[in-house]
Amino acid sequence: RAAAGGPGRRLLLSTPIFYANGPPHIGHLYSALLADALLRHRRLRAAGPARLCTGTDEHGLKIQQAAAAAGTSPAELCERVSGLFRQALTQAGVAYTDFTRTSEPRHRRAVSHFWGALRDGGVLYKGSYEGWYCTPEESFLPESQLAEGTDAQGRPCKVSLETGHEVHWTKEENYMFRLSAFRDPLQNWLRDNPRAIFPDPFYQCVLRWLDEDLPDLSVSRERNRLQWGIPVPSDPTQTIYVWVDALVNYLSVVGYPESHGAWWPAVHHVVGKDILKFHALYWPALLLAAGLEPPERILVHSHWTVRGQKMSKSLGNVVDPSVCVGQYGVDGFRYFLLRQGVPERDCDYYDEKVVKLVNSELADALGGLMNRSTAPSINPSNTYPRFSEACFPKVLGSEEARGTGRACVEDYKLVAAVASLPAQVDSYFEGFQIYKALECIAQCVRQTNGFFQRHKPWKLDRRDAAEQLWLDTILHVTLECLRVYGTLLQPVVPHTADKLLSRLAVGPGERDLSGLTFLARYDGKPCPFEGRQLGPDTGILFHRLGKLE
Ligand code: ME8
Repeated sequence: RAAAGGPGRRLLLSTPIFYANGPPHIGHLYSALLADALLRHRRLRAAGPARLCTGTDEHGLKIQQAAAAAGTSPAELCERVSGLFRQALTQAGVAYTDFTRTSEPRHRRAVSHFWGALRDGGVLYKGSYEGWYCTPEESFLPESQLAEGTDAQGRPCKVSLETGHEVHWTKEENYMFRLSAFRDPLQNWLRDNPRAIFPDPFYQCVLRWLDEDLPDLSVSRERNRLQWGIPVPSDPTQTIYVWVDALVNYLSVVGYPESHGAWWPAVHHVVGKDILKFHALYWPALLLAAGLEPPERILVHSHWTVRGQKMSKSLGNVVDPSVCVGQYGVDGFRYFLLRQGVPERDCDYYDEKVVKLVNSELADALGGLMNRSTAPSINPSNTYPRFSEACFPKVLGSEEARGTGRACVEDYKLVAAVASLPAQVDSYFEGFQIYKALECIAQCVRQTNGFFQRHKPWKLDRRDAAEQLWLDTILHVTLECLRVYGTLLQPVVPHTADKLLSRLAVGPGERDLSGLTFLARYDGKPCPFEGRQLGPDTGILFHRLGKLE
């Protein structure tokens, strides 16, 4: 395997596969957008071949019951909902390369094979199992995770402490997986890979789980209770547990059991915090048991609430991503979710917040800067202006120093901030802190607006040679900043970034992060953009969003 982060290294990024029991909401889209932005960022760094896999989780009691309630067959329900997910992802610009449906034959084959590997590894045994089962979570829950609640008719019943869903006492013969035997291997894996689970609070949480009880896991259901699933090979009275089935999608997509070796285990899973246990305990243990390595990284995010409340069908506050994309545009909505979503903690969604953020940062700050610095009144020749070293001489040493030209201390601070921005953004993407990368960019955009405002280039007179040099230098610096922002923003707002870069005449081959330069002339090097004809004026970069009713 090539060294981590080295050139030419392959990487498989994944989103969770979404339950096909209901339509997509913004939480699902958030999972997918995080993975999409990571993929796009990686491609711009030309870091090696990458894939982004997603799909729908179509088996299990939950789907079987949802179909029965909707008066349709599970297959029809899945077909329809899977289509909705594809549509929502495509509409939001999620550039997935693979979409797995767990009902597909290639996936069923991979799951059957995986089961065989577990059986051959001697980690399965048949046992009588009884406990409280929560169908919406598709899990047996221990007493410590239960609370007293009420059912749909208001009668007292036991519910899941975490989700409030009713649980049912269930007793059946199941195949069990010897999870309890994997405490040491899991602890060793985490000790040797302190970056395996990001951000760190989730890593710590998994370590704590490993100090607690680690009971064996029931990995099949009786066929008479669950028909909608993959049968246990050589025991048709049992159906494979939907979580084992679903997790194997990450292998079936890369051709398990024949050709997964080209990708596995260079895998980064993006998951919500509610499914961390499945990905950080069960999945690595199952992989080890089947003779495979655990995934390289698990990137965990928290949840979106809506006006302070949990999103739920019963509250009627589920936010439909296609409505949002219609209202705020693909880029507006992507920007909002990725800029405001903080993986470590839950974030609250409401419409006014989207309008305010997108208007202030995309429309006013970034769009305004582009429009003002490329306006025909200020740049009549529509060319990438020239930089004058006399106006903006290089100063070495402290940021506090000022040159002998017309640039002031604040201007040197701006140049230093933008020069270090690409590396900073890279490291934030690497650390799964996309929101911080966007915060830094927004901060630099504000500084650049300050620079423009401070020097009032519209007041300079082109007929005076000295004034013209300074005017062009101000514009050159501003366009250089904009070019860096446009390049760095591509993974998050691809359309807006394209519009900005096209306006600045940045060609398709000049948009990579690996070759990104900034203000080469300040460093005494040639600037390939200087003097170039700018792209056509295609109007406002990002239209302000209107007031909400
Ligand atoms: O869990 N905010 O599927 P799913 C943010 N099929 N993210 C949220 C969210 C919210 N309010 N609600 C859900 C499943 N999510 C399984 C996965 S993978 C082998 C199987 C996220 O459709 C959730 O955390 O219930 C998860 O990452 C994703 O949406 C899919 O949830």
